[in-house]
Amino acid sequence: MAEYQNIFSRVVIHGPVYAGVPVPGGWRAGRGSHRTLLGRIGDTQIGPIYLGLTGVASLLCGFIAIEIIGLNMLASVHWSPIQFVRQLPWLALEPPPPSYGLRLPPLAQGGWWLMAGFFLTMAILLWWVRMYRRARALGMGTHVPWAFASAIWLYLVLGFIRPLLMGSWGEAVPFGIFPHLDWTAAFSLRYGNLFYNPFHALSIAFLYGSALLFAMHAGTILAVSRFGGDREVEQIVDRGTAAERGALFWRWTMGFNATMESIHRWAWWFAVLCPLVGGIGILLTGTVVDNWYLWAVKHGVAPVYPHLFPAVADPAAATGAAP
Ligand code: 07D
Ligand code: 07D
Repeated sequence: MAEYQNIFSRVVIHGPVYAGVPVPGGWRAGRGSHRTLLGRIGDTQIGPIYLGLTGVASLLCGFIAIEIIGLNMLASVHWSPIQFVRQLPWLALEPPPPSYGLRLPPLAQGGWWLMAGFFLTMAILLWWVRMYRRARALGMGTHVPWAFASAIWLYLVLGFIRPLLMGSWGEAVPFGIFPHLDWTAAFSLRYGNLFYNPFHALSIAFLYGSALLFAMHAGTILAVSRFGGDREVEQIVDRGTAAERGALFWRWTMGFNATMESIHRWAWWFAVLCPLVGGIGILLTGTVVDNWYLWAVKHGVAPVYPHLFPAVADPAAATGAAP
């Protein structure tokens, strides 16, 4: 019976905690235990977790980064814990003003931001190494770390590579929940509406495409889980399997179906391409293209606005203004 329970099952099988395959040269924390509630969303077993140099170093760097960000935010509300909690979504740790360029600013003028950014980046990169090494230790491919690398690419473009090319840390994103949204909106406005950036459009297509593929794939597998589709071996040799039904469903409705393998390649590439092309779009902004609307007009994508109002001077082009 237990073999053919699908996700609606209330049966939770309790067995001894499984420690996993032996880890050469590594160590694990905790013994692991079972939690019935976790069985509703996944495996009932929690732990043991792998502890390793890169993972511990990553957590330490992440802790330092969050500490710097949090204490700066707390200082900005005069060390009032109540105001800190009340205003948290609006609080920020801002990068240095543009006048500092790429120089080291005083702590209160973006120095803390630089330091927090350094530790956050270290935390993220070390976590990447941890993922890569765990995948290798299990004899797996490295698809997950490379997908993560794609997100890290966008993160590095936003906060490091583009500011370097623009010659100013002030170009980078502030830490803060709403402040980073303000930055995003201001960035789009400053560079003439990001909607006219074709890489932003591509990134959106892959974002929406990822959600669509995710829904199609998850829906298909859940729909055949009543036939054991989520655990079947017979699909390789048999007809009328859950896998074949899933495939036929799409061939009948759309004329084409992915395979059990290729659907995961579709999903991987859509997800990876979203931040990958996005990063290209951000990297080009301000470095190669200064105004995406004018760029679109030049390439016949956007119409020229009719001249309803007298001409205004572009303040960005004015000389002698304070930075
Ligand atoms: C669901 C996996 C779990 C991850 C979560 C995020 C933190 C930050 C730090 C208070 C899908 C954990 C959050 C650790 C806490 C402090 C200082 C992933 C899931 C739950 N954003 N963004 C959010 C980040 C950028 C934008 C939310 C990070 C760009 C818009 C969260 C980065 C631009 C909106 C968040 C980053 C941009 C958000 C939910 C880094 C353009 C929203 C994220 C490191 C891409 C949404 C209030 C989520 C929101 C939102 C985190 C970068 C735009 C706080 C860590 C600069 C338009 N962003 N973001 O669910 O509700 O992701 O904002 O690059 O509307 Mg953002
Ligand atoms: C941010 C990768 C970095 C994250 C990492 C994770 C931690 C901690 C902790 C779990 C998300 C680090 C993790 C630190 C984890 C715990 C506890 C990935 C990130 C490494 N846009 N827009 C995009 C749309 C507009 C703007 C992409 C839609 C306006 C800017 C996406 C719309 C303006 C940027 C997208 C819309 C504007 C973007 C992000 C609609 C604002 C970017 C893809 C319908 C007024 C970014 C090329 C992504 C980009 C980006 C969607 C509108 C600005 C597809 C749907 C016109 C400045 N926008 N946008 O994967 O790449 O992000 O642009 O209006 O930088 Mg946009």
